[in-house]
Amino acid sequence: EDEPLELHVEERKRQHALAQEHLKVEPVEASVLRHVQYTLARRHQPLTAPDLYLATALSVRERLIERWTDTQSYYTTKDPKRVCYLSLEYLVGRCLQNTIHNLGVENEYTRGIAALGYELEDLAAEEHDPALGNGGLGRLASCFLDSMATLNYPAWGYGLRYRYGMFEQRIERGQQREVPDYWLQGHTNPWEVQRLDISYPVRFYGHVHAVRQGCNLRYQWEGGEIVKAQAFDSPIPGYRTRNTNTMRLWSSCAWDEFDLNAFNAGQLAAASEARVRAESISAVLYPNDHTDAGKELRLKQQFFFVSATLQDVVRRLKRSRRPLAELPDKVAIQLNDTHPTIAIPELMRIMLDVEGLEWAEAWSISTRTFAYTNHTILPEALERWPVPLLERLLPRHMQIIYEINHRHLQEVEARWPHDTERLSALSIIEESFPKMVRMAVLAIVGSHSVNGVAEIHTGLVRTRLFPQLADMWPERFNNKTNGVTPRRWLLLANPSLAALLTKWLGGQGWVTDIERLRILKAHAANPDLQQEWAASKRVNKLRLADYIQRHCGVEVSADALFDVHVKRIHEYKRQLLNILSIVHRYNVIKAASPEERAHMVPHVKVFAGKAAAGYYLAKRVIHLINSVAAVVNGDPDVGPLLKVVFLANYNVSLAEVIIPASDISQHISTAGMEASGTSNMKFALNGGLILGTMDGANIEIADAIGRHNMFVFGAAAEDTDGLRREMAYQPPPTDERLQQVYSCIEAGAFGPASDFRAILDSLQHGNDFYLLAHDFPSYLEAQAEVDRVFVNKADWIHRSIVSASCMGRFSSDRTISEYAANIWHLEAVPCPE
Ligand code: B1N
Repeated sequence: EDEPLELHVEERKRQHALAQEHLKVEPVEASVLRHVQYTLARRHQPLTAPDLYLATALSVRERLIERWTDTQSYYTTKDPKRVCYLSLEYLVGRCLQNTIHNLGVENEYTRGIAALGYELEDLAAEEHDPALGNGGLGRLASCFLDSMATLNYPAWGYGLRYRYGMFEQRIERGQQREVPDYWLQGHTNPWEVQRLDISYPVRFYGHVHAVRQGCNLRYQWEGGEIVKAQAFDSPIPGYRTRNTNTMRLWSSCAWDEFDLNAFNAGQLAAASEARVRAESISAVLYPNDHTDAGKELRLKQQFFFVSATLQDVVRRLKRSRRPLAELPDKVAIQLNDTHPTIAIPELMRIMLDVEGLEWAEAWSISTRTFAYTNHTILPEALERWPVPLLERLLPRHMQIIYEINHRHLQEVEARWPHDTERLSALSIIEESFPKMVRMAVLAIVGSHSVNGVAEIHTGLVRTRLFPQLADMWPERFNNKTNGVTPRRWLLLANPSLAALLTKWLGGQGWVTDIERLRILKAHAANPDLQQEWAASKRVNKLRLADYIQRHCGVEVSADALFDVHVKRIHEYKRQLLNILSIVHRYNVIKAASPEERAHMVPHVKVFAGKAAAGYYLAKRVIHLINSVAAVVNGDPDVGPLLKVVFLANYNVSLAEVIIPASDISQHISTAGMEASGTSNMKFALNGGLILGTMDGANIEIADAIGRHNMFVFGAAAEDTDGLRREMAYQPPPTDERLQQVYSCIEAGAFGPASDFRAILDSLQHGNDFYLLAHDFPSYLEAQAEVDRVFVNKADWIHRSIVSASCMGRFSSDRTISEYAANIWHLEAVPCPE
């Protein structure tokens, strides 16, 4: 990237040809063994799987790096507009097979590794799955990077290189235990390059100093402490294109290795304290999905990340000898939720205090550069920072925020004179004690685009969350429905279905254009297709059954209906509703006659998901699921009719095993609360049917595949407020079946009732905020419908084929094309072969 512009084209070509020659003559086995011997310094025999994984990764990496450096110098030469995607989270998943597929070398590597006595798939499983994110938001960021590279967009993903990622979840005595995820331990990470030449100072605390400059006052932020941001780059290869983008993650360390003064004075402890403080910034990912804990270290992480990123962006602009005024023509910055919003005052600070621009020009540049994506309307997730904390940690930024707010409110006052209610609703500062900065309002005021992530969600952002802001700038608000990459979520995760598609669609074109799956819709009743389709699903179910056997010791039949509920554990996602319905099913089985049992559909209920460490109720739900599982699975009376498993440590690689194997997956959030959901898209694309509420992207999926191909139940989003009011006024009687479920738990059927007291209280004495009791009857009805359809195999497979074939809209390629066209105004820059 830092290659001088002048580097001779001929010289580059020569290097390229040399490298090509080198790769051509060296077969995979030789290249892998060379790495075993010379990079890992190991003997050839015996080859262990971990060594061989690393050597294979290093071998693949060589091919990757050439494309990567080529792409970067091509971008430098062309100097196109770029997008910087700023995200505090990435859920990358394993890289080896993804890279091999994107590079189109799977045959070579499969054969080469086989010749060394291993299966590529087994080696791939040696890779630690990097988990630098919580859930959907982080995984979306990684899908986006894949699509941006595949579509040849000049894009950068910026983030933090946490030393500890998302905790590892263990289940002990039915309960979650969190184990630190030290993902970098014990091996080198072949998928990153430490860029020792790229690091920036980041300041915290200190004070603001005003200096008179002519008749103006200029401000200078000084003192405090300086931390170093060190770049680690990972290549992001596009699928079957030369373009290889960069994900740049920042790691924190001390600016001076140690403070010599302190050292000389014998204050070694003080010196190393500063080092520890610096390193702590990028030490851990906050594992709080959807909760804003408001911790100082989290704000430090955000500013650290943003400051390093903006220094990098400005440096690149200057290197291409362009004035800051051209920033919006050269760079689009997308804020992934409010987490990087402090970038807005930081860019203003750079322009005003460092570059000497006037406010009006700086503000215009800034707002034309930034765009903001909202991912939730849950109040507990909306970030607010105390003014006193900001004043202490980032004093100049607090001043700038006040100035932004002052000018913003003047505009409001001019348009709606004397409307104090509107003023306080629109203010960036909340007049509480202490005062708080509303980061979402700052993000909207400081951006030219605000988008939600599904139609219904964008509607709610407009009408419920920020009605006054939408009133003020209706043109700013827009929708970008989420999508998922078909590379990881179909091609890689589901090889049997991928092979079927390639065969039936006459080639691999579908991998970059899943609209092509629509052709299959017309053949959904074709018995040959149906038979192959069912066979593919069966392979995937056997793979999951094997995983369940190995990890839970529970034997499950691939003939049973696999009913999957996997996502972060949260009240609004209603895993509790599911497990209560399972207790009901258990009761029904116990009470049934042998004839009735003979007609029942056997179910395997699969749960997985992490609870935030401090989320008490979510942890009780995990305990309840495991307690019900223990009783049900051990009841000889039930046999194969019902099995319940909780798979520990849900992450990207486990999702890759679970998703292709589902018959049904559940997306049953209380309507209006799940912004989009993205696993719903992955399941449907893999031929799973959806049991869900009319929420998030479920609504658009139902539109695309036909509502009759989905099992829908529950209250509608527009009715939830009214229902809550009604129920508070006159609590309705509890459904008898649900009452019986409560009684079983109360009676200790699944262990001491005291273990589940908090859950029972929330249900029976709460106000049914999540509409669990309200939706219970229609949920059971939808499940009965599922069972009725499942016994008709041809009908079931027909629905499965139609679902998958109509998912064309839900590729992240489509989503990214829309961002590029409507928000970023970005053009593709395909790198020549
Ligand atoms: O973002 C996903 C959506 O598909 C999901 O519906 C949505 O719940 C998820 C604070 C979040 N929203 N907000 C978060 C994550 C971490 C955190 O610290 C909030 N995650 C979502 C992708 O759009």
